[in-house]
Amino acid sequence: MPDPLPLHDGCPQPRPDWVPEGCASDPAFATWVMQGVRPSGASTVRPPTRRRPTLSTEDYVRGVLARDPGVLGRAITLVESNAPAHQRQAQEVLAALLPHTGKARRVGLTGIPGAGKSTFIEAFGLRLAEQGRRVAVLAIDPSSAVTGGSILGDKVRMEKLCRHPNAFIRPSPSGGSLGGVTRKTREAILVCEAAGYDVVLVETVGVGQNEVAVRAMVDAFVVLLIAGAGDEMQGIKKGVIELADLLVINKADGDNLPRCTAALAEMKRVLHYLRHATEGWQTTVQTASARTGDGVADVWATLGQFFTTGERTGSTARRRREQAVAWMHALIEEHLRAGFYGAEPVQARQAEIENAVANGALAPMAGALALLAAGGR
Ligand SMILES: Nc1nc2c(ncn2[C@@H]2O[C@H](COP(=O)(O)OP(=O)(O)O)[C@@H](O)[C@H]2O)c(=O)[nH]1
Ligand SMILES: [Mg+2]
Repeated sequence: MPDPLPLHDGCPQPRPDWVPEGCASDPAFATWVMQGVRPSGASTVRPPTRRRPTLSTEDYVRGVLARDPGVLGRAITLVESNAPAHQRQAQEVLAALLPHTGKARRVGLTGIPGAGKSTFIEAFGLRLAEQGRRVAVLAIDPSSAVTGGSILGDKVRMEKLCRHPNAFIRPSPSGGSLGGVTRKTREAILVCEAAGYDVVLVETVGVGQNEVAVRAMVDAFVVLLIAGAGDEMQGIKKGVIELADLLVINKADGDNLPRCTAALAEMKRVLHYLRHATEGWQTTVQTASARTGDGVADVWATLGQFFTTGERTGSTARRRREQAVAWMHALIEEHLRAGFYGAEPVQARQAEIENAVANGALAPMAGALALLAAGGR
């Protein structure tokens, strides 16, 4: 029970503070302070502000394997965390999930901003989800960290897919280095696989190096192109096309259709001269429109052929083995680099040696040896 309210002038009913002394029984002051009504049995103790209970490693593992979407989301948040304690737990969770991973089709999808990636994924993902497949979408969008706008746009463009029980959509953490995003996305793929997703789509904005990073973590790579945007701009010269197993000339609808048909013929010709991304697979090109739905099913059909071929030739399994080994080396390099540049004696001498190299007082090789020596190497 709360403390009883102070009585006023000995009056059995308390009066408000502003009632002058000695006027408690004056009928001119008609206000009384009444005891508040409390439902019987209600606690007088204020409940603590609700915090989600922390999950144990076992809770994470059990929840992910039970396909609990809430736990899946939290497991990915754990994997994405940069806090050392979280990273330790994340590695425990991943180690326990590892035997349950590897069964999904891992598909990367890239294209310049505005190529129609999100709209395409909505149409494509919904198709798969409605066929009973479980689809996870991991979207890496470095621009969203700055503008915040594209995530909002994606929510609108993937509205139906967002709500479909067979789909799980997760934007990448904003900011952070490409290396950080790469680690998090790789690990998020594994968590999604353990949660029983059959298809994991990794969407990335084609702005440069992140296509290469995504290519190194997926089985199949799809590049969305739009007719008339300028080949150079879309990465033909940057070699993005050479990363692709499947090129899709998107927005092939309405007035744009003739241009897309022309682009299709042109691209078929170009493909003869390019190196193919996957051994034993001839990179294909086709048109599609997420707006009309034309060609969307064909993209899945082509991917089906790609995976069938990959099983027959063993190229998918081989690529995964190579990816795992390359990733291990990338992690070692990252660890060594961080350890070296983070060491106090290296930090103490780095600026001075850099200046000497910049001024020409020291050759780059001599500078490298001096800094390595400072770091005890
Ligand atoms: N005509 C047409 N427009 C499309 C199609 N797909 C996307 N768009 C439009 O292109 C713009 C960019 O689409 P969005 O999916 O956000 O592209 P993203 O930046 O690659 O994710 C939006 O205005 C879409 O409405 C399509 O198949 N046909
Ligand atoms: Mg988008």
